[in-house]
Amino acid sequence: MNRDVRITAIRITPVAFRDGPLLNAAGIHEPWALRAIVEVETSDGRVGLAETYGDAPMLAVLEQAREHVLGLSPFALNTMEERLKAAIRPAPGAVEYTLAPGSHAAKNAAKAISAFEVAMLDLQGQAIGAPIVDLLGGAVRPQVAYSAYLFFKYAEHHGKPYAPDPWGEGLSPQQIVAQARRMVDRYGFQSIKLKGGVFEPRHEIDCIRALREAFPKMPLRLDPNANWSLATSKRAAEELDELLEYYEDPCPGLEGMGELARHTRLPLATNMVVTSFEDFRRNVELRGAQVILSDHHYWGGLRATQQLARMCALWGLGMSMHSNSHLGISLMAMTHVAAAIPNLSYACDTHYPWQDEDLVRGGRIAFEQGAVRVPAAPGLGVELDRAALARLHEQYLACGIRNRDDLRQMQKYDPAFTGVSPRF
Ligand code: GKR
Ligand code: MG
Repeated sequence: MNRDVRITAIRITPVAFRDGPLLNAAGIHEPWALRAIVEVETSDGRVGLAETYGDAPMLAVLEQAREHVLGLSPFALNTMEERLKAAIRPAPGAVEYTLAPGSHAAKNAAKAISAFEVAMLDLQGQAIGAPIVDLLGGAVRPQVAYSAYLFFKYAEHHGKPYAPDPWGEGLSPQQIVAQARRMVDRYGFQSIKLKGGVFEPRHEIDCIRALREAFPKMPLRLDPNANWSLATSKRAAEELDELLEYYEDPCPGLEGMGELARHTRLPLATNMVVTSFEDFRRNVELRGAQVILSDHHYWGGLRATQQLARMCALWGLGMSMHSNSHLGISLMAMTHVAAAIPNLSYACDTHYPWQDEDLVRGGRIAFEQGAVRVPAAPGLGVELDRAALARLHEQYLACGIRNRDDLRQMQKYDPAFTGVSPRF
């Protein structure tokens, strides 16, 4: 690439895609999930891609970033970062963590940096004919393992007739085992995570027991999204000790996790209490979470995720990856960075099997024995299917959802639901 090449255009397209009635601590998923597709175009006619949150506050942040990225060389990642850190300030009183990270305003700069970094790395890779993983130091594994991510779920969405999804109801231990069986048979996953924090802990532990019986060798995880009190989390740990590979965010707060860590043999994992390097330092002092779940979308990109991985290696912490509802561009970015992290100690989370749509050319990305092969094609290794992008954008315009709101959606089923947490 000629060194005079510059970024000349940025397109941000919000999209909506079908999502299942998946239950969590905050409520239930709406029928449509939102993402934003970022296209960064250069003076030599290349287009770099990224995918990020598509909630209204995130779209505003991406718009705010636009003028600071236009005119840069696609290699000027450090300048892009410095500019966006200076220009994008956390909103006052920003919430540190929500289940809808598009409105995770404390991370606005990091989220924008991440989106533009991925698109610029895609451009760099295309220019030199190398996959992004090579720009990150090269692959230490040829494929990246993901885990089966189970959810309690209703059979259908509330309200006007939405076509029921093929997964059916997932409430009882038998139904959760059937859901796991379907995921494992279809995608070959070799570890299982259950999203908890929905029902009484007794029921969720019974589901984990049923999974243990059905899959005696499979590593299992349970994630109540901080919806269990410290006392409940300690009690549950006595039973879960022998069942889980890690215990993810059972109770709220760094202090809570630090206290819990003194009462269980289980490694505690988190994507809720360690979401910045300040949190990381405090967590090390408190000896709380021993497994950090990274997410390049809010940690500030692929290189920041590598930095986080190095910190985990330095402090002897395990490392894995968190996800939200996403499409194939995000899955590819996750796969490139995960392939470049030597100390990735667990299979990564992905919501991808819950989606049946995508907008990458050639259709949905395949899992082989639960893993995604690291692409060898230049850059991210995926291109946009423009007809699919237009279709998913039309869905965005028509669906009326502009901010993820699992609480409001749950109140359609149960007007008395408060979403107050911890509930158990
Ligand atoms: O999609 O319902 C969901 C998840 O609960 C998501 O919002 C969480 O951010 O997957 C996430 C987690 O591991 O905490
Ligand atoms: Mg989690």
